[in-house]
Amino acid sequence: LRVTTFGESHGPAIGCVVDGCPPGIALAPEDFAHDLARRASGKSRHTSARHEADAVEILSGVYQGRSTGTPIALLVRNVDARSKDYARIAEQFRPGHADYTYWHKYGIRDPRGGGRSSARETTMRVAAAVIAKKWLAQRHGVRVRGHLAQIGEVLPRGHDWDAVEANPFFWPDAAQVPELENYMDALRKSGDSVGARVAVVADGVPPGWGEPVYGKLDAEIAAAMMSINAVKGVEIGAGFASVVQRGSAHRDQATPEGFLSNHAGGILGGISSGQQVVVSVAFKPTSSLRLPARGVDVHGAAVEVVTTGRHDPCVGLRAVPICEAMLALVLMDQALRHRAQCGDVGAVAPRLPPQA
Ligand code: EPS
Repeated sequence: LRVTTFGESHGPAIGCVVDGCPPGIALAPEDFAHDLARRASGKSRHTSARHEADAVEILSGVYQGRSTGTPIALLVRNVDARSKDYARIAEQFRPGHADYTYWHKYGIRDPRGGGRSSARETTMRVAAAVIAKKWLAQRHGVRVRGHLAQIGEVLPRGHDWDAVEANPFFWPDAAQVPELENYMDALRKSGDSVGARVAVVADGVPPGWGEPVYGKLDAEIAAAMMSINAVKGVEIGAGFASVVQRGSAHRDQATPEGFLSNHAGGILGGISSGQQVVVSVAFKPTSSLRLPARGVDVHGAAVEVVTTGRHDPCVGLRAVPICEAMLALVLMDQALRHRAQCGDVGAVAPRLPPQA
């Protein structure tokens, strides 16, 4: 499976090409609406006020409602791409943004709303992954879902999957939502931003997906997550908590009734174990702030940088569907690779239940 995206935040459209999809997957433009709405801005006062319809047009690869096996091209037109800041941004390097590095790499800037480096691009990852989620569910019974696991210093006190989709924070404890509303309101008023952690899991992944050395499942997941805007860390299973664990505690013991723990996060030796695949992703605080910061311009002169206009005080709030998307895309890719090399070989081996 190969996914590429194109387009800029304030260009006429964004899009993706999903190549290598098996034929016969039922697909209609409406299939994309749910996940794109989950990711979209402007849905609550806690996210960017930009209002995009995010309506998907299927340009190719689908005939009479089914994938044909040829490249699937999806397009989303930008409708609310306006900014008064182009001229100023074109001359400045905004601290924490990719302006400085893009300038040095390409020698040219597209200052229209962050251009290619804008998280607007993640729309198309979510769109592409609608196909992957569907195929994984139908073909393998795999379910990928996520929730917010931390906003700044606030941690969930309880965990209820039903609560996650019922609040604008993808938060797993409904009782904390008023506290988070206040937290985000105060943050927005202060003009500052905060980081977040997203937890994303896949249930039903069979043992055997992933490559032993090149293309380890965990390596592919880490690369996929790190390719999302603003991501600064990825953990699999116990992740960095493994540092202080003893081996006797970390190793996941097994019984005929199933594994007794899942510190490995469902991946052993780069290959899925049949347990839940557990991923945690750290998002940095948004860099676009109306609080003044010290920066330089393209001539090397000191400037005071103030970012006005629309932004997310916590980009992590919108990242759950994006992390789900990247996990689903990696899993579909690995499932197809596994089938290409091994067919159903692994299926004859005894298989432990995921958890005792
Ligand atoms: C973004 C900046 C804002 C966000 C945008 C991501 O856009 P603008 O530059 O138009 O004010 O609204 O997010 C989206 C439009 C989206 O669909 O995710 C950025 O700099 O990354």
